[in-house]
Amino acid sequence: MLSQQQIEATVEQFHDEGYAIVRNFLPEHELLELQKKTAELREIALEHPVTYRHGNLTYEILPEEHFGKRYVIQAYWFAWADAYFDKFRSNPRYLQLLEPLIGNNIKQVTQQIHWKPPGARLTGYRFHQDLRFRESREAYEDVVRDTVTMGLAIDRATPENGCLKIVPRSHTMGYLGLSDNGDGQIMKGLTQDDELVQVGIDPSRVIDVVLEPGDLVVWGLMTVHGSLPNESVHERAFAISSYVRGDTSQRGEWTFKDGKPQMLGETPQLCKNEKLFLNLEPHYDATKWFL
Ligand SMILES: O=C(O)CCC(=O)C(=O)O
Ligand SMILES: [Fe+2]
Repeated sequence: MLSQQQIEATVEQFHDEGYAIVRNFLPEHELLELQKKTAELREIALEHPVTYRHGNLTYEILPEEHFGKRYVIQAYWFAWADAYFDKFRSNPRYLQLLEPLIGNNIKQVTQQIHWKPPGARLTGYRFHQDLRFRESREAYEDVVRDTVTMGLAIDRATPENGCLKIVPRSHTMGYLGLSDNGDGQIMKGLTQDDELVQVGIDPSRVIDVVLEPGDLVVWGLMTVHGSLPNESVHERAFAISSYVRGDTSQRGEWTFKDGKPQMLGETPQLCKNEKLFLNLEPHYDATKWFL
């Protein structure tokens, strides 16, 4: 488990700088299991020719027709596909960091794995603040105050394979509207330096979040971040979990009640994607957003 000192340093850095890094968050044996389960999930996702949805569960596919090969770049809410990932949501190490920040009644609003397969062109994320992805503001008392997002390195993350990039202290700048222009597609196009300059960010402030497998990075809804495509031959799988204070949020799946781990219920809850309840049945989505 994390030491009291690690927890305090993380909370302090998160408040001061809008992000924090926790080295060796996951012990070796848990990391090996996570890597094995992630590889299995990837194979399950790759059985689908185009993007597949079932409730909150999504496998985002870049189809062979347009990319020369089938790639999976994201999975959402795979807790519905594998009980291992349902249990992983409430890993006690997550609670150690969440409790001092948002208490011990916690819901999870996003569960994502982002793969950046070598050779897939579209694996970068334009710079943004995650607040743009919280559609229903009235569903939360104060979504910025009550959200904490955790990114766990499944593979090593480096500048070459498209590691996360963060602007320290950008969480104090207010909402900047980065990447809200165009069609708002976060994975199409790259952020140019002048877009950062226009909102008052000196591009030299951007840092690379270099992580070893098992390291964790914590950030908030107002922290400016993005990443480049993977230009290397190495995989980059990254597990992102966004948690909210349970008693002030009407979105998300319960994860801890009074600090006790919760499993998914019978039916999915509204989480991030407000369009979920339009079609809860399994279906393919062949929208060509990437063209
Ligand atoms: O996976 C990444 O590199 C960044 C993803 C991200 O920022 C997001 O999903 O909001
Ligand atoms: Fe983001």
